[in-house]
Amino acid sequence: MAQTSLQLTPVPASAQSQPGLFHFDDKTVIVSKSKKLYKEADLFNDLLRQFYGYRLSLSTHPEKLPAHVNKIILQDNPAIQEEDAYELRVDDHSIQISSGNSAGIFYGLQTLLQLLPPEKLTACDIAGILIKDKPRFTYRGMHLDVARHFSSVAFVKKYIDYLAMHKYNNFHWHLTDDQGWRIEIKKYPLLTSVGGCRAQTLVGRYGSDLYDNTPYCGFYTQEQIKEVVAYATARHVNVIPEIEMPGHAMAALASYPYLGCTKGPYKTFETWGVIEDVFCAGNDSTFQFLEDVLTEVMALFPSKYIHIGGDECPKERWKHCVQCQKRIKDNHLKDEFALQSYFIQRIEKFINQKGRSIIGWDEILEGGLAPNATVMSWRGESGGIEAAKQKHNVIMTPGEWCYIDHSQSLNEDSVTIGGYLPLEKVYGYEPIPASLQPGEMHYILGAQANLWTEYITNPSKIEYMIFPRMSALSEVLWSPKESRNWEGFEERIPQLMKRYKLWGANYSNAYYDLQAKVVPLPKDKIGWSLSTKSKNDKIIVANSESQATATIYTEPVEIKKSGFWQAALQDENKKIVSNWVKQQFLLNKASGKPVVLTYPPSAKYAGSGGFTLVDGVVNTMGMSKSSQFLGFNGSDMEAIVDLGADTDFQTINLHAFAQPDSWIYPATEVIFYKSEDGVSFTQLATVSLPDARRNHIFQCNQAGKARYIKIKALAMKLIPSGMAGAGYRPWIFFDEIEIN
Ligand code: TNX
Repeated sequence: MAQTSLQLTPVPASAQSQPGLFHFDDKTVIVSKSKKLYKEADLFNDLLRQFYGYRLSLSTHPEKLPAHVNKIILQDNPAIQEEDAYELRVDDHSIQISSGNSAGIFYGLQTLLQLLPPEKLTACDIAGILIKDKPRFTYRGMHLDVARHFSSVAFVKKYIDYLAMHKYNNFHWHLTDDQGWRIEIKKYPLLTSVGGCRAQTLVGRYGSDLYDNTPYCGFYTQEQIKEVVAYATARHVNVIPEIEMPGHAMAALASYPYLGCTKGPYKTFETWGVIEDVFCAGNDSTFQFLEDVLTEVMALFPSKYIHIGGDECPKERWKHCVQCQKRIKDNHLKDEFALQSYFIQRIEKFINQKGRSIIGWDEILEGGLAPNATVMSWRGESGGIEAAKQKHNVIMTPGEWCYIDHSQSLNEDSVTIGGYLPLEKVYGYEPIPASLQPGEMHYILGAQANLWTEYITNPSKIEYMIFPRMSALSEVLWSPKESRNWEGFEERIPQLMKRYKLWGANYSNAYYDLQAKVVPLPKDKIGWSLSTKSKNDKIIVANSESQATATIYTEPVEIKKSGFWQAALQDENKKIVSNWVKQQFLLNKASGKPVVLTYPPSAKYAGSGGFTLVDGVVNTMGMSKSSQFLGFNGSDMEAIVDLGADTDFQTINLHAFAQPDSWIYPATEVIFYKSEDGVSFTQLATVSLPDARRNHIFQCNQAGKARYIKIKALAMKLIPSGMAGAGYRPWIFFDEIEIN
């Protein structure tokens, strides 16, 4: 069977058809004169056996092989100098893979593996081709959090295989966090015996306050760590350990309470979020501890980079800690942010002395960047941009494009952390921010997808979250920008999915999902728009609880009154092949009317702008449906609704959401106004709900008549001391304006 179109992911830098057809089967022989390339051939054989059930024999003496034997020739080619670059040529009787470095040969063999069929066949024909390939970025990373939920050594190796097959070269191993310390440290055995366990774990979504009452433990011995590092190194994957500091340290504090400012007692954390107890920056014993830990870590990991975390470190404890305040004074530091910078710089110095470099999350910019640090930009692109402008190396991993713990489907059937990151968005990510000057671009080493595992408890779910999104990102990182195109990638999706099956991997089908969207229609009407990428299925839709009443969907349905709608995909045999997507609408006098927002919402929670506030959808699902909210960070919210004509009203409701642990607070005050002309407004009422949690409503009961309604919601300027996120700007969240 000859492969018709080229089905390689990531797409190579260049590929040209050639005459010839190579017959590949179990008689094919791998030939290499260089012993060192044997290792690469062996790794290829391991995968070949795993997927197709056979290995190829190896020969150092091609001249002794009979002429009719088809060969895969691996050769050193000093002319191909660039790291990871290779050439692959398929002729009638030979496949030649050449490179100046063994990583290049390894990648050539990974490409060859993708030229084989996506089903378990023992033979195939490969059409003649000449591939000249090399990566766009030197840093191509995937992250895995094993602290929130643990992954076995066997699965971590599989994960590394997935990386290598996609030509990723860095595995960021998040080994410590509040919920667990997962790496054996000989000098501090309690880190794993105490910090490696938590008494129980939150059940369901954040804020449920339900726990499973089951201890959860796990850690890697140093022997296992060495085994994983060796496994990865052989596959040209560098392993970057992350030891979190000064925040996300509860598991360490639970093990050794002297490391915290209050001295405890502490326990390994049982739910998620950002915690005020952090490493004490005032005590030298904290630094002694961290240096000891890092010494053992550096002995295990040859990586040039050591990740020291640095993110989400509340400054509350330091503010009230005598030792920390003394440190601030003695070192003439400006404030607690400068103390965080002192902390990171002191650790950096230690790591630099051992010939290594630190990576930190973008919070390490606060209070001044450590001199040689590489910044991992996760809170958007801005940290990366700023670091590059300061001439620091950067790894981009902005949440909006790279957080694959976020949902890839809007009809999510399992609990995720929230957010929405569909495949197309990952594929469209451009790691070099548009605002960088040409001379600054080279500081962007590459990018990385992060997989945080609060809601990911098992390998099958990990695979579901990474596939196909990590395939998409591999192309962003490896392929030339010019040859990247979504339609080309889309054509390869069916075959990619076959390949995941061949690998025995789970994956998400969300690409074919039924997509439902509430959209504005002309004349201030609201519509429900449905679509799917599936070529074979039809969409059916019902305006009732009864699915039997569903009819074929043709165009956005107009929502004329409050009520319940649902839709699903139906195949050629009229069998339902998707979940039912359900939507409740609550229409009122504001629904669909034009809304002007005085301040822009945060780009992360921008919904469909003002329309989101009048789309007839009141979200009761909290952050799992964050696309239905507008979120503002550090600004007030002001919305003006134009009812089109003078309108009587009895009540005005502003539906809002709060979750203080996530720094989302209720507005301190909501002021309601009316106006005839949209220029001069008279106040109707002021409402506040200081202790509101989750979904809550600011209600104005002042009846009246007006064309324009203005609602102004005031946010706290900064989160006050003693509250989660103290010192930072709060979030405020709204989902609907209801005028009755
Ligand atoms: C933020 S990303 C975190 C993690 C969470 C993640 C969930 C980063 C540096 N910190 O601790 O797991 O959000 O998406």
